[in-house]
Amino acid sequence: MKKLFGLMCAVLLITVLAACGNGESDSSNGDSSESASEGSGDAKVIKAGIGLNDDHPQYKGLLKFKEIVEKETDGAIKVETYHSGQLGDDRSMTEALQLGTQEVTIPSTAPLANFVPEFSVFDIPFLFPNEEVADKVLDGEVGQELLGKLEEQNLVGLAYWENGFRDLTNSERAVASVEDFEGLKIRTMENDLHLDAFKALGANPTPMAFTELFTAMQQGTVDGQENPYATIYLQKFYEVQKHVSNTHHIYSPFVFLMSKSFYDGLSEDQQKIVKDAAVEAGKYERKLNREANEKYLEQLQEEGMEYTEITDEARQEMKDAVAPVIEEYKSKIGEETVDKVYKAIEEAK
Ligand code: TK8
Repeated sequence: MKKLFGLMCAVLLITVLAACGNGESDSSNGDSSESASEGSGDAKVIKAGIGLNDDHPQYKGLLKFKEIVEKETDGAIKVETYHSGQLGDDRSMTEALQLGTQEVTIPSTAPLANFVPEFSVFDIPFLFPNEEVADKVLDGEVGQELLGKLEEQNLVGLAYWENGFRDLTNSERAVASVEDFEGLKIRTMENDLHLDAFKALGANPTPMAFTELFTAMQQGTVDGQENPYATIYLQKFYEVQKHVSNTHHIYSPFVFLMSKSFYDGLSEDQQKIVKDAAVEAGKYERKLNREANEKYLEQLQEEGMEYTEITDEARQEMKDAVAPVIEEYKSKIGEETVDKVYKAIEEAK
């Protein structure tokens, strides 16, 4: 009887110790069964979520941010990374930052314009001639000024990353010029300028969160979408899209956002660390993204997509078709902001 009692106590003790765990938890990708904050003692935890998957340069940039922050703060700040819309879509994750229930997300400027309308300036079709000019303008005075406007929305813009030049895909027909857009049901980001620009091209646009896009294309709810080649390839859009054209109609920046309530709770040193980490990881992400966009058009064709080259004449036709929309949005965005950006572009060339 005594032996049995002793055995039961031993089993009970082992069970209790196992339940307490060793206090360690993998906060690396947020997939840990327990939240890292339980396992990390008094470390501050950044929950960082994006919509793209873990193959995309944006996620590799986020891992670089995590590496720098955890090293530079000696573990005082831990970063949990979530991809593929695990925490929501761009708009809902940005709202979560405003509420303080999430600490980092990295949306495109297009959905961000729903929070600070001036960001639509970067969604003016054919605005940036190339990535180098985009970098100079975004990292320069006017780009940084716009980041400052986020604070009134309880958001802190720490850096610009790169989504890239957007290209059209669809399942219906080859698109070589403006008339080929006629009637195509194109998904756009949730941004009025994008919507009106595609209407001006003759398409039938539908604003939609990125997290719903693949299913919408699979079910034929939309005929097509527009994104950089890296996204088209890495999100496997070639499985549900037949045609791709190098429209290059918009250069889309990402904005590395942090919740202002979280940022304000950091020490000055920690604020500098997260800011510098976002900038450094952004430069790394831009490099990876450009390498990716270079090689993925060829791989899209290897996966069976039919590529159509947009000639200079056809692109000029597209510019002419959207010119009235750009004129209309100058006042909506703010003439001063638009003029500053155009001036900065001329200086950066
Ligand atoms: C991913 C999106 C995506 C964007 C879009 O969350 O919505 O098409 O280009 O990169 O931000």
